[in-house]
Amino acid sequence: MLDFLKELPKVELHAHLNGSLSISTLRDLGEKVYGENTEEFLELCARFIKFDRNSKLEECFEKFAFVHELTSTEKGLRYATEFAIRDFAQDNVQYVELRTTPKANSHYTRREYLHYVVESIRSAQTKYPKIMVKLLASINRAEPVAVAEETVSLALEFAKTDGDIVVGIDLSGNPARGKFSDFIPALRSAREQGLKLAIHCAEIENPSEIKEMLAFGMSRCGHGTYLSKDDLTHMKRHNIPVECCLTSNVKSGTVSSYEEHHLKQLMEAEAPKVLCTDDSGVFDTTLSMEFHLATQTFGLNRSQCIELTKEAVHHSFASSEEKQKMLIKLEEFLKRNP
Ligand code: 6MZ
Repeated sequence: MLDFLKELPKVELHAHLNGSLSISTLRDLGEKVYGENTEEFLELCARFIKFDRNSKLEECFEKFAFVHELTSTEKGLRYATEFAIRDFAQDNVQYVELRTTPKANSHYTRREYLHYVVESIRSAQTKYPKIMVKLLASINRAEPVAVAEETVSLALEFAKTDGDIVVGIDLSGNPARGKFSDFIPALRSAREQGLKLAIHCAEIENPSEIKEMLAFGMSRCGHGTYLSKDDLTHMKRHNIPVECCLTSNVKSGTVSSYEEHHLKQLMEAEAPKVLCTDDSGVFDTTLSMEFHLATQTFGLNRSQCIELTKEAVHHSFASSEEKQKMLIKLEEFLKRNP
């Protein structure tokens, strides 16, 4: 089964760029940024050992700060983007929607951040032509609303010149921080001007916020762990898929075990869903492994895995032509693996 899943031309819809760098990729990156055997590189290697993986959601956000150090220069960011795409391509992901929070520091502005990522996606596309890549600009809810407004206006600007890559906005960040309603005007303006919205919703228990988010609406829902039965009915009625990230949810402690994962309720309710990695680097997983976990835990068979992939094609922010291409790849795979 794992071989079949590794070969399957998969579709990844929820992948944070800086969370998608595995330990070995971070080493590759460290080497590029600091050079091999430099003091900085050796110090970095020593810190990797302390980079323990099984912690709670709050602690995950501290780990991102560690990765962010490595991507805080133009060179680091460009390589990180390329390596993340390389790693998804190696797992036979045929389409990935990366999402990342434009950042500003002494090396780049938020506009430059997006520019480097987009350029790096373009060059990675020539190096790894089998994978199609799109980008969502993330709003970090822990940051001020003014930053969210800037992110939306930059995403709109890039959508004009690089609309084949920049397709939407993601709302993410520590769900215990920030107030959703503060971000509504920026999100509404993005939607009204044609950007798709993927929103981290119900990652933690917060019934009033979940209500606000569902009333506002979204194209896709990140995590959806604490959605009630009625909420699931709503998702089904409005055809909003839940981006299920099994390993992320269990390792960060928002779901108590794989068996308890809400993928089960979503399948029983025949509600829309997609399987995703979230942060394949931080949680040490791949999309093939996420599918494998679903087959092991919930007894999904091969054709259910194909159906889930088709569902992901359908809910992707790709054009109809691009979706058609993905389905053809799936058909070809099925002919080779009847
Ligand atoms: C909410 C998350 C997340 O943007 O620097 N991020 N936000 N819930 C999660 N579940 C574990 N995983 C990642 O990628 C890292 C950033 O993505 C968001 C956080 O804001 C994190 O800092 P970028 O590429």
